[in-house]
Amino acid sequence: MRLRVINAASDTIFTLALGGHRMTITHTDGHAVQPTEVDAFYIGMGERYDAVVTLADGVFPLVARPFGKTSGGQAMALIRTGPGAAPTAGVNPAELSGQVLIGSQLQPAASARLPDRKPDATARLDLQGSMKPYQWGINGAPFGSNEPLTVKAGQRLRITATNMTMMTHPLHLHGHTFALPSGLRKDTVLMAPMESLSIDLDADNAGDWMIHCHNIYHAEAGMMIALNYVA
Ligand SMILES: [Cu+2]
Repeated sequence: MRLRVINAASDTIFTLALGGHRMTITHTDGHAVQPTEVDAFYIGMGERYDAVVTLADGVFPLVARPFGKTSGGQAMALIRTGPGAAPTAGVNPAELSGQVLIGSQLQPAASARLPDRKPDATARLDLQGSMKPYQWGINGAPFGSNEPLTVKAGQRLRITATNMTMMTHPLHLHGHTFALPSGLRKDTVLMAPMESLSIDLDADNAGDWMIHCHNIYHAEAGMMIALNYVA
C-alpha cells in the first residue's frame, strides 16, 4: 500500500507510525528520494510524504502523535487486512520510539536533483521571534514591514535560512521547489531551533511569491517575507 500523507494542520508537527510495520519513504513534497526504510517519521505542517508498506494480516493502528506537545492525545486510523480486535485510541506503537526519520536527512533520487550550477545570487533569511511576547518575523520585521527578497528570472538563487528562535518552524516557499545541500528537493522543510540551512532554487516561475513559516499562526503574526521577481 502506498500511503500519501499530508500534514494539513495549522500548529502541529506529528510523528507518524503504522503499528507492526516499517515504512519505506519514496517521495517527499512530490519529489522522489532514495527509498528509505523507517519505523516512523516526523511531518511538519505543509509537508508531504509517500510511504510504501507491505501489510501484514490483521488490524493495525496508523498513529499521528503531536510532537512537542504535552496534551491533546493523538490521531488514529485503522488499517484492516484481516480479522482482529481494534486497538484502543491510546495505543502506543513501538515504532514511535524506534528510528524516527527527520525528512531533511533523506537523500534525493537522481531524477529529482537540480542540474549542477553555482548560484548567481544569494539572500539571507532569518526567522525571528518568540512566544512571549507573541511576535514573529523575518529579517528584522513582520511581513509588511520587512524588505522583500528579490530574484531575476533565470537565476539560481541561494537563500541561507537561519532559525534564530527556540522553536521548530516549517519553512515553506510558494511557486518553486528548492534543493537542500544534499540535493534533496523540498518546498517545506522543518528547521530546528538555531539551525541554519542553505536552499537553492531556480527562478523559473515569474511573479511575486511568499516564503513563510507553515505554522499558520506564526505566518499570520508576520513570519512571512515576499520573494519578488525583478527585471
Ligand atoms: Cu513558525
